Amino acid sequence: MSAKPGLSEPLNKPAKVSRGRASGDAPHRGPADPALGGVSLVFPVHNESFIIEQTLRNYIAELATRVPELEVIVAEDGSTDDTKVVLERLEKELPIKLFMSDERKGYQDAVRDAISHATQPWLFIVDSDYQFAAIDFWRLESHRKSHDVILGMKSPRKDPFYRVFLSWGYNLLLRLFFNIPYRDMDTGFRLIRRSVAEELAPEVKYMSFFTAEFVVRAHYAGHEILEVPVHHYARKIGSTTIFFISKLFLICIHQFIGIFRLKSEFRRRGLK
Ligand SMILES: Nc1nc2c(ncn2[C@@H]2O[C@H](COP(=O)(O)OP(=O)(O)OP(=O)(O)O)[C@@H](O)[C@H]2O)c(=O)[nH]1
Ligand SMILES: [Mg+2]
Repeated sequence: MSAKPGLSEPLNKPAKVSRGRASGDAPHRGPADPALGGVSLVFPVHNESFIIEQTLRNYIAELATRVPELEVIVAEDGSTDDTKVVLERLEKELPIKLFMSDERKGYQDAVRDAISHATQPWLFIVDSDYQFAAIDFWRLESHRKSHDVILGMKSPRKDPFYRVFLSWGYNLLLRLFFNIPYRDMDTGFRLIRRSVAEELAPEVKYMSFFTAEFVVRAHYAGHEILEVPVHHYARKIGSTTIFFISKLFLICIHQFIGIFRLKSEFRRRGLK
């Protein structure tokens, strides 16, 4: 699956991007092929007391009976609302592995720690605010045989205009700087072979929010990456836990510097 090029070997990988909107047809809902291994479903959670119960119940209802060896990991940290109380109640009823911390680790470290708790060969890492439909797991699942990283591309993205614009610019810069074809590298809906996540997650350090830098590193490591259009919904309950308008300028600067630092690391390593 993952033919690794030598450090200075050029990458001649074909573009693996599906364009267009998520299809209106309901995907075939499993069951997942047991031969491909179980799935650790990972939810990073911070201040989601109003939606986390709905998210967990919906995903578990969709997947528990259709995915053999499903493990659900809830990685909460630093919540200052009632999220911890809600999760402690749900832990008594639902099949979840709950990890909580009083200190806020930040999205990247939360995902990295959650990966270290996972035991199944595939990680399905999903934002916990229910902006993605559980049923769209099946749009990704059918590509497990041939790919290592399967990204749910938000199509169309239902976020405020300024967020869509900034994300478009960010993805464009990544495509230009790293000569890669992907269009939605900061998606919150992705299915990743655990061995690939374990190999590369410790290296992710320059950009925030994990996925974009992870995707660039996975591409250069020669892993098979696919983008699949999925539905995206506006956040209905709660509010952003990251992209406060007051912080957007600093986030953009941080990401921009991150792109330069990653590029210079790749140059040092002889990666073209
Ligand atoms: N564990 C953990 N999870 C976090 C942290 N920050 C954000 N999250 C979670 O990461 C997911 C993505 O955060 P969001 O605020 O929804 O980001 P977004 O979808 O880009 O922004 P919105 O459009 O406002 O929803 C959510 O499920 C959050 O609960 C954190 O510091 N630790
Ligand atoms: Mg969100």
